[in-house]
Amino acid sequence: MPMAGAEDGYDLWLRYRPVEGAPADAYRAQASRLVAGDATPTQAATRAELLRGLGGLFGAAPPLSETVADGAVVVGTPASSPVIAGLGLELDDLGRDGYLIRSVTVDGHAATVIAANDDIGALYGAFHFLRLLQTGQSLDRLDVREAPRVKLRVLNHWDNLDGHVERGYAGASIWGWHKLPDWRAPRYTDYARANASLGINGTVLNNVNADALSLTPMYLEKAAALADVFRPYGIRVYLSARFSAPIEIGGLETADPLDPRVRRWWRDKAEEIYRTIPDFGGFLVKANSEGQPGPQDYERSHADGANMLAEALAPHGGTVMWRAFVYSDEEPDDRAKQAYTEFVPHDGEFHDNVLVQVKNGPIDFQPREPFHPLFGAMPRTPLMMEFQITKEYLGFATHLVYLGPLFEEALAADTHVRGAGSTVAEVIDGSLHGYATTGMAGVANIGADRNWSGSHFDQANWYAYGRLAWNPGLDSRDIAGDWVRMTFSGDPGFVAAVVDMMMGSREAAVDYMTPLGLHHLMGRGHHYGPGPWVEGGPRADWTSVYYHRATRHGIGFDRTATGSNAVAQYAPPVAREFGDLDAVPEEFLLWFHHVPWDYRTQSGRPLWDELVHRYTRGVDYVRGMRETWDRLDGHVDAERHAQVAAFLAIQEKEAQWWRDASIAYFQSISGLPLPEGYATPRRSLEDYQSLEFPHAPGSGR
Ligand code: BDP
Repeated sequence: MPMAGAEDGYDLWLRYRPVEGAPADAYRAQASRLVAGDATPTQAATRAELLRGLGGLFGAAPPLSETVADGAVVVGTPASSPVIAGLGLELDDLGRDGYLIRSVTVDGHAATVIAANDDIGALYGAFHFLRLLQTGQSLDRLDVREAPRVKLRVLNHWDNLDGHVERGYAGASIWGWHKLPDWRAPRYTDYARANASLGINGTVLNNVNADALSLTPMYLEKAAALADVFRPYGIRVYLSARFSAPIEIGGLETADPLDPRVRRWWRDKAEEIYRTIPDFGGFLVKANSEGQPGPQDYERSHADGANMLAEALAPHGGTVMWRAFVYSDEEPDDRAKQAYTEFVPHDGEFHDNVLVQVKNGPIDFQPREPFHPLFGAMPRTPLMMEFQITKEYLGFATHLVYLGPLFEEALAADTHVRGAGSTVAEVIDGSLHGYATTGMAGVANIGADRNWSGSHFDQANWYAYGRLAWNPGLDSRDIAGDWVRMTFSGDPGFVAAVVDMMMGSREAAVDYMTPLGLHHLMGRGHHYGPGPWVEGGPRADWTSVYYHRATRHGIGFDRTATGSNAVAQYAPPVAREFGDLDAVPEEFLLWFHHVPWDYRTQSGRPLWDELVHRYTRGVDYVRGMRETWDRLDGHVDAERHAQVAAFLAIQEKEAQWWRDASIAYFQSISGLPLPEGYATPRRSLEDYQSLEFPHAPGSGR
């Protein structure tokens, strides 16, 4: 077994290590020369990536050529490449970002073309072509046609100007604000390459809990330098806008969206931004949520606020992404209902260049949530998806939790708003309601750590997000397969074992953290580790007891008609399913229902026993991942193997901690004995409750 040299993960899935064995010769013959221009920065980036990729995969890059011979790879657009223009390919329906990759004959020579309408499509096609080689696929009779189903494919960085990343577990921010605009770290280019390889075409540089200083001339110049680096890769820069910026940096005494001075201030600000960054993407806004300022401070609506900014950006082609993650300062009867209650009445009021950005579930990026009831409920307002790639609630960077299945589950959920089969993916890609603009956002897990994401396996979550943003219909198992081949090894036995391990990892986290629909039970503030006992403090809906509602008699949040009636926010067939104890999928049981401890679950076990069983099963799964990974020693360079192994050991310890602390706590309430054969918690409940982590990473400030 050949072993690669030491690797630190910096290269991500773009490692381009030499192809081993039989396919190498075939590949070399089928990519023996490269016909690619470099008349524009994007063309130059495309050509450089192909030379780098093929050079790495083959040991030496194929020569550049002006003419086609057998085995030529021709990349470009009808405008940039006479060869492509001469082939008369059907490119019309590919749009700006799409591409085709096809085996063709040019003047009697067998060649491969990567063709698009625009330079950026050709770059995406080049990355796809490289992926075919990296994943060991045949280059015979290629006929690939790809166009993204979603228009805005965006990363949201929750990065503060002082370098702290809110909910970041991969070190400090990668943006070197202090050294910008003069020092453009090479890493920015690698960031752009990695994103372009997935089709990501936008990045919001700063935290949604925004600092108005981001909009001052000094910081705009810094953002402009980043935009310059990203531009050849088709990535636009966006900024989170603080709603009260007109007061904080504009000298006004109000930020009322209907005040003419405020409106003028934003118009002028937009003009200034576009003078500095001509292709600026637009604003992301968190307003009237968790203490952030917003239009409601002036008794105006979310639509009033969003439309004011939309008007300022419209002349320049910019977009407003207005977040629906809101819950009122007064405690609602059920936080899960708040976004729907506040936004649905405004459907149809938002300007054309506004998208409302909705988290996948109604609470907050929990290990499992039902889909957000807003999806399907705003037919006249483009809704974009917000996923969290960084694992705030899923074990930070040390737990191996592949999020592909979580993303896929949310996208595949059936809203039933236009009959069965009206999936969330069809809301997002605009096909269900005919949205003109579409988008998906992922809260980035990227930091200054050498491996970008804090752990090697967390790179897979960035990767899976990007692939699904391009095509929300992809299968998360296929994505994992590609990622494993590109990141570690193409050995079939290795790939099968690692993909299996990844595919079950999210369910395992649900089991050891919050089984059967439990949610929001983590440590207060930092969200590290279990805290099902959390109570008191400023508001009930920031506590755990609010969400699990456990008593001596039973457990769960009644969201049916006898409780908060949150089920009524879903389309009738979904409301019936979730609201009916006999029909609700068991994974959402305690999300929607309060049931007695002896409630009989599908396994036949009483609820209490089933909870204990699932907590235990989660820990067992992690132990199994450790065994699998240890066995795979030799397929992966020692450096990366060792770190993954060490992190899996941390995960097992913490999974055990989650299980034991949760069981100890719920047992103190249920008063029930552990079912036979299940180990008692290792420490006392008081021990678990006494743990404090004042310096856990990523906390909000
Ligand atoms: C929560 C995070 C908090 C974010 C907030 C948001 O704990 O740090 O600011 O979401 O999305 O998940 O605005």
